[in-house]
Amino acid sequence: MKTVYSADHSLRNAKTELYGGQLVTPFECPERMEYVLKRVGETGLGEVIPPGKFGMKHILRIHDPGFVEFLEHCWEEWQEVGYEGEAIPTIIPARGMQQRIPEHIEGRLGYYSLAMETSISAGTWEAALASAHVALTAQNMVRDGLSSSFALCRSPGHHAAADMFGGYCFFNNAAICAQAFLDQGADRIAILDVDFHHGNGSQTIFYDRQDVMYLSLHGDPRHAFPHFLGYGDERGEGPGEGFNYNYPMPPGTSYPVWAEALDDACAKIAHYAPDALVVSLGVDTYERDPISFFKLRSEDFTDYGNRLAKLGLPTLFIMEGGYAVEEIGINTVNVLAGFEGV
Ligand code: Q9C
Ligand code: ZN
Repeated sequence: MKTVYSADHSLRNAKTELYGGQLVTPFECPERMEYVLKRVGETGLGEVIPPGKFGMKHILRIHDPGFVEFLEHCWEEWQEVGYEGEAIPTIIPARGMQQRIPEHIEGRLGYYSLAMETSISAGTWEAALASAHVALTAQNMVRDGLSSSFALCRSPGHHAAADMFGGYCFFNNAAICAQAFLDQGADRIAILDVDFHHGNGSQTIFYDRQDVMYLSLHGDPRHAFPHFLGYGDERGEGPGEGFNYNYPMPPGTSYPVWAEALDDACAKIAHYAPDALVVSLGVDTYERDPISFFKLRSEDFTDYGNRLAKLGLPTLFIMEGGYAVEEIGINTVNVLAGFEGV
C-alpha cells in the first residue's frame, strides 16, 4: 500500500494546549508523524509519495468560505491586536446568543471554534492545507483504480465541521475526500470512523444526506470528548435518516466488545454497497493512549485491518488521532498490514 506524506505537517508546532486547567505541550505533536513514517519504512509497507497540487475547490465543497478565510489569517490578526500567546478562544456563541460573525479576532475565533484545546499558531494554516492535499492525493490514487492507499494526514480532521475547528482538527480530510469521490462520479461513499473519539464534524456534515453513510465506534460522549455528539440514537435526519450509525462504548472497553461493534458496522456498510470506503484511522483506541479509555492491544489493530479487508471495497485510510507516540507507528501500520494480509 502506498503512503502519501508531506513534511509540511511540522509547520504546525503549537506550544500550548489547554488541558486540565493548564497550558501543556500538545498531545497532537509533530513527532507522531516521525514514528508512523519510520514504521512504514521498517515494515516495507510500500512507497511513500508527496502530495500533488489541488486548488481550494474540493475543500470549499465542504468548508464555509468565511471559515477558510478565517483560518488563513487568524494568526496574523491575533498578533496584530498585540496578544502574546497562541490563539485560544475565550468565548463562543453558546445557547441563547447571537450567531453573528464579529469583527474583532477574539470574537471571530470564538465563532469558528467548537473546543478550546486547539491553539492556532504560526504555520497552522500551512500544515492544515498540506494535510488536506495529502488526503486528496491518496483519494485520487483510489479513484484511479488502486485498491487502497494511506493518507498520513496531520493535522487530523474528523472533528472539524463546515465552519468550526477544534479537537486538533482544521479541515475535515475524510469529508473532503468523500465529497471528491462523489463529485468524480461515485454514487455512495461510506466513512467508517475508528478513532477513539466521535467524529462530530464528519457526522454533522453528512447528517441529512444518504450519499455518504457515516459510522463511528467511539468512547461514550457521556464520558469522552466531544461530549455533545455521538450518542447511539443519532441516526441521521430527513433523507439522511438511517445513514448514520454510532457505537458509543464505555470506559475500559476491550477488543472483543469493540470488534463486535466493528462487525455490525461492516455488515451495514456491506448492505449499503458503497463505491468506496473512507476509514478515519485514529489509533487512540490503544490501551496506553494518554487521553483515551479503550483497551486495544497492538495485535488487535492487525486483526481489525484484516476484518476491514473482507469488505472487498476500494479503501482510503486517513490518519486521525493516536497519542501514545512511541507506539503510534506500530499500531497504525498493523492496521494497514492487516488489511493487506501481510
Ligand atoms: N480529557 C483527535 O483524536 N481533548 N482529537 C480531550 C481529554 C481533545 C482528539 C481531553 C481531544 C481531541 C483527532
Ligand atoms: Zn481521537
